[in-house]
Amino acid sequence: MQLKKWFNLGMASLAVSATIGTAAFAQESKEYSVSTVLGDAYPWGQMAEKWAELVKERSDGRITLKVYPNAQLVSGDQTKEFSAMRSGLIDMAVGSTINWSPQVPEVNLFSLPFLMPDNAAVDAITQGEAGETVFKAIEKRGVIPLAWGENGFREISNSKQAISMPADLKGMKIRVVGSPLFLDTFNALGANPTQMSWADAMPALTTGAVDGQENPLSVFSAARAERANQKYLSLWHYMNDPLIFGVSERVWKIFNEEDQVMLKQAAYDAGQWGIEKSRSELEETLAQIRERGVEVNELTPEQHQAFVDATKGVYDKWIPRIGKELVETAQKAIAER
Ligand code: X2X
Repeated sequence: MQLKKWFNLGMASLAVSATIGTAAFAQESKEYSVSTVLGDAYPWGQMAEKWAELVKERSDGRITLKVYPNAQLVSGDQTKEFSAMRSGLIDMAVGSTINWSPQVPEVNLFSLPFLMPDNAAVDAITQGEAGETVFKAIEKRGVIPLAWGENGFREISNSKQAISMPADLKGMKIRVVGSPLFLDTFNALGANPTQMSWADAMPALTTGAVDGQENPLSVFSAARAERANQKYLSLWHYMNDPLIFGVSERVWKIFNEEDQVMLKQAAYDAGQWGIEKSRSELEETLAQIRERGVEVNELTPEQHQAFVDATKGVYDKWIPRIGKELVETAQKAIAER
């Protein structure tokens, strides 16, 4: 009797621990959605895939990140990605500061025209105090930022003529992303900016509904923008578009500390891998674009200054929205880079 009782108890506790084990496993082996705008033909999508690969490997398959490109989880409306992460529609994202800027005013810092002249300037922001402030602002709004990635310096292309002075942009219809700062920049330059999602951009360029667009060289090249009438490409490096690996706060809390550390480290590694890869491929990408018959021009220091002068008003309007202290911290870090 005693023995039987002991045996029953033993079986019961075994059953309980098996249930707990299964529950814990079921919870941790869940699949999580990762939103991106661009797929794996682009460095952006490749960074997200790399993150998924590293997480799978380092969690021994317990944690699966499934990448959904083309902003499909928000029906292509890329500026809704951040809100969708907050509301529970999306678990994670490798997102652009541009697309998150309607919900996080501080990330407009990166869209201030001609703020960052080179890669070292980008790194001075993201790796310093300004970057920390931006991450805190994102976290305050319900998304845990884990690491930086990069979409790259955005260059301008069009179907009409080389752009080397603001006057060359006069009246030109330029597709811009759905972030209000871009309208101000292009209006200040005398252009005629039109906001539309990436999904609509290529068709609009192909039909001639718009004349030009601005995107990093990797995007121009992989999208074969020259087939969409983009015959002129002007390297004005007017802004850099960092990417951020982020997790909805609600989802972040599901993971134990060990997995949180692993997810963050994997995001960092994928981001670094992607940043190095896109920066080192840039020259080759530019050579390919030239080979396809695109006319490429660069700005002289005087021409560059004309663009800087023409867009000063954008700073006056946006510094109070971004935060004076944050902009000054970033400018100081750039000056001391
Ligand atoms: O829409 C764009 O231009 C893109 C793909 O670069 C972004 O999502 C910011």
